[in-house]
Amino acid sequence: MSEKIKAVIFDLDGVITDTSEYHYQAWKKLADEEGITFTRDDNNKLRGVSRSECLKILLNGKQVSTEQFQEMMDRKNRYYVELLKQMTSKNILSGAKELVLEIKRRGIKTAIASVSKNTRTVLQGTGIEDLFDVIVDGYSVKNTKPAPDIFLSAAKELGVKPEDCVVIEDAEAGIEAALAGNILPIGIGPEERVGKARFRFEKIGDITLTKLLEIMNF
Ligand code: B16
Ligand code: MG
Repeated sequence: MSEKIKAVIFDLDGVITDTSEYHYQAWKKLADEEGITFTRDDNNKLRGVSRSECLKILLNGKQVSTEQFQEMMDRKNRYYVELLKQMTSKNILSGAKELVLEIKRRGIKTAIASVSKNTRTVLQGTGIEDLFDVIVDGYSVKNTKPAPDIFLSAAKELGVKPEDCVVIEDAEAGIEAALAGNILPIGIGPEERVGKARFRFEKIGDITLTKLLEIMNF
């Protein structure tokens, strides 16, 4: 059967892997060292947002020099990369790999579109680097989410029109990016975070191929 939708573009952090916890721990360590209050709730505001935007949100108006800003970004990334060393296939969110495999068996293309510059490390560490047809990451585009560029770049590399793709995202910025690119977004997470998505699931494991096909042929 020929599907109306030709490709599924997956966000990485919070959709395929549980690495948002490592991002939290790394930002928390930096925040503690700098005497800044930072909670798990605050961490939700950093989902899908580039490293420099994350630091701006964390600093919450606190003035620092350009050098200090760069040093803090580097320090957080060192902490994050250190945490990534313990990664295994157990860091793949339940049901995510099975869903990608089912989609591929159906003849639908797949891509990863993550603003993370550590995308390759995460995919290698979890052993799924070869699972996707296309990988675009924080090095692929200048304008990060909520700009649509990363998803448009994925669609272009897949050779599929944006309107023939769906995006699966856990971040408000990612849902906005998909909408801005005329791509149908499916949200993963609570209503208050991904409520702007056309369809929403609590977790990736709740999406089955049947449900996805219903949405895709909508
Ligand atoms: P890095 P995604 C995003 O990944 C994360 O959700 C976000 O919290 C992080 O700041 C961003 O990557 C940049 O990551 O510091 O590793 O370059 O959700 O787009 O897969
Ligand atoms: Mg994400």
